[in-house]
Amino acid sequence: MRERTFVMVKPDGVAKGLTDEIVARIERAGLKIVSTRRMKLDRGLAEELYSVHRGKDFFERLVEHVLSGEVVVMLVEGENAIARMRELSGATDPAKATKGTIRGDFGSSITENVIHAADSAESAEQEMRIFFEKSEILSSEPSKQG
Ligand code: FUP
Repeated sequence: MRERTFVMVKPDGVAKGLTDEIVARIERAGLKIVSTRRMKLDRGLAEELYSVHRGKDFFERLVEHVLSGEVVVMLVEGENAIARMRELSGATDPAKATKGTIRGDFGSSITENVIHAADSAESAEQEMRIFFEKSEILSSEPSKQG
C-alpha cells in the first residue's frame, strides 16, 4: 500500500551531521521525501508531537531534547512507508537496535536516538497534520486528491 508518513531527524542527529546520510538511506530504500523543512520546534509543537507520552517519567526529558536544537521534519511517501521507516530507524533503544539501522548505527541513548518515525497510520496522519499543509499531506496521485 502506498502511504505517507512523518519522520523527524532529532536534534542529536542534526548536530552530528547525519541528515544527508538519513536522506540517502530513505531514498535508497525506494521511498520519496515529498516535503522537508529544517526548523526549531517550540514547546507547544514538541508537546503535541509527543502527546501520547504526556505524564510518563521520560516525557519532560524527551521534550527538552527535541527543543535543544534544530530538527529536520520530513513527509515520506512510498510502498508501506510507515513500516519501512520503522525498519530503517530500528529499535527505540539504540543499545538494542540492529546494526545497519539508523538508531543502531548512530544513536547514543534512548532519548538521543537520532530519528522519530510515526508508528501507525493514525500517528502518521496526526503528526503530518502538525507540521505540513493539507495539500502536502494528500497523496500525489490525482485520483485521490478529490
Ligand atoms: P519510538 O516510536 O521508537 O520512537 O518509541 P516510543 O514511542 O516508545 O518513544 C518515543 C520517544 O521517547 C523515543 F524517542 C524514545 C523516548 N523514550 C525515552 O526517552 N525514554 C524511555 O524510557 C522511552 C522512550
